[in-house]
Amino acid sequence: MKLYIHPFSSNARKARMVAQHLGFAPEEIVVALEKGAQKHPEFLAKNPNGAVPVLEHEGFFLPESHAILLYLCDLAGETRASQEIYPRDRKARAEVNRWLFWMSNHWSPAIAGLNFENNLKKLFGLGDPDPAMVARHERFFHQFAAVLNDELGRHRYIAGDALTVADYAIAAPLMYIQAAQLPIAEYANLRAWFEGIETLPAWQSTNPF
Ligand SMILES: N[C@@H](CCC(=O)N[C@@H](CS)C(=O)NCC(=O)O)C(=O)O
Repeated sequence: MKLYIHPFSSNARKARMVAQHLGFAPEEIVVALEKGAQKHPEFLAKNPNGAVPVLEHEGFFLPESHAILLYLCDLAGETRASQEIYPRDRKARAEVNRWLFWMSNHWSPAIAGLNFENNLKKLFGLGDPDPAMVARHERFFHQFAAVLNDELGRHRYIAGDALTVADYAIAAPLMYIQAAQLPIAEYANLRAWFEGIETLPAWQSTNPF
């Protein structure tokens, strides 16, 4: 099994964390995003979107981080670890799926906007943050952080009292809390949950900082 990654990719980090949680040790192949390697025809053949992560398993190439997480859980099949982080019960599983979709549609774009303005622009010499864009993405961030914070007031993890793939997925972009200046101060439940995630072996062993 191979996993095409970049150490600073939060999407790749999700896949790396879940692989590790389930006891897989894929060969990690770093795609040099900073050199544009993701746009080379050889890589585009693996993922036409030109992005990491991509999982390679038995000749099958799978892009999209959440699809990879669920493939790994299916592959781990009957193991306890797999059934815990992706429950079999229909409603419990639907709850995890709900948060994965929420992550893609709401959480990730809100964080990506602030990461671009407050972090990536500086790194890539693209000028100063645009205050109007920062304000716009902060509004989105607050909207969704409040939803997550309320949810985390009801149980220990995002989809209930047990850690699931939704926690790994939603925590991953918080690796940029400082660099992207994510305004999380007022969300006590969110901060407490994230402090717990930061202690997990899978989080710690994939930390590029
Ligand atoms: N929806 C995709 C997004 C993947 C993605 O945007 N990956 C970023 C790194 S976090 C990337 O490879 N960007 C390279 C580029 O856009 O050129 C997923 O969940 O895997």
